[in-house]
Amino acid sequence: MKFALLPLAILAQSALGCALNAVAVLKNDQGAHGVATFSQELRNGPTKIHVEVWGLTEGNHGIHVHEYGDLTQGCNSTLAHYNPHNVTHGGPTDEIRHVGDLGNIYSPGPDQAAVLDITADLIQLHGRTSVIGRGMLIHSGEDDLGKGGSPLSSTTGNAGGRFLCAPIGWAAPKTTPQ
Ligand SMILES: [Cu+2]
Ligand SMILES: [Zn+2]
Repeated sequence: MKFALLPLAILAQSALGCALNAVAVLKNDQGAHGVATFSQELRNGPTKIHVEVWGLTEGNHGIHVHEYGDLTQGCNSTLAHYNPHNVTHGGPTDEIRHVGDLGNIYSPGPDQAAVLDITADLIQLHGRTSVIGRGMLIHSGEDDLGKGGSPLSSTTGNAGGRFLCAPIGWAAPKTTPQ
């Protein structure tokens, strides 16, 4: 009995031990700032994302993972939404959507924290489609989730200007949300 349980215990331990963590520290010249943390327990499992941001105007703001963590041209050099499967833009619960589509973050006003907690099943920290090294981005306007009927709806959700961005980097396990 003892011998039969031992491999199970080791398996359970290694499954827990492979949690990966990432973080993006957001900041811009207009004084907006915040942090996005990512934690994924299991390869191919969901990733928990927690975002807290100050300095956003009241209302919804599109939030995405963009292709690159490159800020040489500010948020513009993060290029498009991260879309390794080459599909159209959508909302975070739509079947057809970019990997980077996280929908909107609601801000009660610039002096208050805008908070988003989302469990994203397409966002990976493990493996080939990992978002580590890519760009976290928050827009000036609302993401129409692909349903706005404008030419930009199917690519960007017509979410307006690029307001806040940062590369997503590896984080130590202690920065795991909650
Ligand atoms: Cu975006
Ligand atoms: Zn998108």
